[in-house]
Amino acid sequence: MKIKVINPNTTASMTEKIGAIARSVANPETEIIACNPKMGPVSIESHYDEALSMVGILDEIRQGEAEGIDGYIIACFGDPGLLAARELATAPVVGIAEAAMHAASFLATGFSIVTTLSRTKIIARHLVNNYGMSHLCRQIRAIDLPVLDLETDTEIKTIILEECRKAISEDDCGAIVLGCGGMADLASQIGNILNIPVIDGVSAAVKFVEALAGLKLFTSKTGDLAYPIAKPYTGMLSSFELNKL
Ligand code: 2AL
Repeated sequence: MKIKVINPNTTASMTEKIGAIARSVANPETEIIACNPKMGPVSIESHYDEALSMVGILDEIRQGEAEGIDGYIIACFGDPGLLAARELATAPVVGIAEAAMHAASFLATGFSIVTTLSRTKIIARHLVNNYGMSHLCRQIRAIDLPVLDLETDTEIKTIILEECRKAISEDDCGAIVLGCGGMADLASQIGNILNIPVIDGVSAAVKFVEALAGLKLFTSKTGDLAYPIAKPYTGMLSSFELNKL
């Protein structure tokens, strides 16, 4: 089975890290194709970044559908463009935030999220509400460092570990969800130190996509996730017209 893991930002080092973690948890017969869009923000930490990242994500999905991909992962914690991606794809599409929250819900009655910048907490809050996870999400915490610091800051693991310790002592949570694709490599190390489930959405999404595709399940084309209606697209987005795909 081929799973395309889309890092929605254009930072190649983060794409490599996400791909390596995905491969480390995938079944031996699963091929992980890690990619990032050719265009878009180098990191996603605002509504603006999210909105503009979606064009590149959808471009990767439409290419994947032509290439016979069996499932997709949107590897940014805002799950940008998730429903639009599902409209374009027949193969299952899973976002890392929804994957991590659902995994946490199987393991604990309450979880806290530890994310990057404080301003992105509202993005996580919207997702918690949309996914019906409000009763499980005890707290959304931020280390208040930008996403790209995850690539360079040598103290990052210690900083995230400290925030996770605070979550355990102050939030009454039984599990922690790491709120950024760039934290994928830290979950198992932090989980081992704290002896609590610490969930990386990339890893969880790989296992969920393997399960869905393995069950020969596909994205519903009945109702609102049917293929988008073909119509003219103008200007810079004219190549996104569906009859040109
Ligand atoms: C993210 C993420 O997962 N990747 C990215 O560029 N921005 N979201 C976040 N809250 O840090």
